[in-house]
Amino acid sequence: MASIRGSSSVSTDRDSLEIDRRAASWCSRAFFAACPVYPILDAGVFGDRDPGPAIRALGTLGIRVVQLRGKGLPGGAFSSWVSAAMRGASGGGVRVVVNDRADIALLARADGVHLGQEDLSVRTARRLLGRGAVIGLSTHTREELRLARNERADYLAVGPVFETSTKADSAPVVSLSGVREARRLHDGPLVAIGGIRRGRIGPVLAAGADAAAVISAVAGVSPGEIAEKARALLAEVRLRPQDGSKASSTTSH
Ligand code: TZP
Ligand code: MG
Repeated sequence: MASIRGSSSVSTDRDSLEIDRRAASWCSRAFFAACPVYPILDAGVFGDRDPGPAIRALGTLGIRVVQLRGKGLPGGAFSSWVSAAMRGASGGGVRVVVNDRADIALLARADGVHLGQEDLSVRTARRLLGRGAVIGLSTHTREELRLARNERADYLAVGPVFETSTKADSAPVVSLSGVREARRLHDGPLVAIGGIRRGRIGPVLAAGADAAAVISAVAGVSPGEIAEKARALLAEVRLRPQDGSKASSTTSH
């Protein structure tokens, strides 16, 4: 597994602290196509509970990557929560990406980090985590998306696609036309986010996203509840007509 997790050596030089010099080859459009539901587990919903069992339950459904988010949580508490998750999820085959905090991803030996526009740059996070880590980058406007294409992130996120109450400082919705435009501008892995729930995942993928990142649509108090919600989303994806129009749908609604 090309990951900073399980690395055997840490080398330092003037420019970089590289944990694993192999490229993070797992993050591709094909990776997301195999399972286009990307759950984000929020520490605020979990409270004291360990997310490890939920990650494992998601893995049994075929979920391949989850993100851990700790908005508003002090760094120490978020770091402990992520480390517990990594221990609990170990061996389950699900990649773990940490929201915002490259330092915590490094400490916990996670598979990568998802950066917002106000976080460390992709370049700096790469220096910290090494080439083996996956780095995702959020974009909310056409301009951010244009600039992000030069950032060498492994995947780009676009959103909010729909209204959401999950993100306090949420940017204006980009709607499905924003996803279509993002697909036109970016030919790498593209993750849509924001207000995606049952009934919406098909249109988001048809607009050109490779995956849908979801928070409230999978939020629950137990691994069983979280898995049940993810299962419902996955059922919708699997029922989706495979008509090949996914990436080529460029007409406006
Ligand atoms: N970035 C853009 S919208 C959003 C984030 C983190 C929140 C997504 O949460 P939900 O509950 O899936 O709408
Ligand atoms: Mg962020």
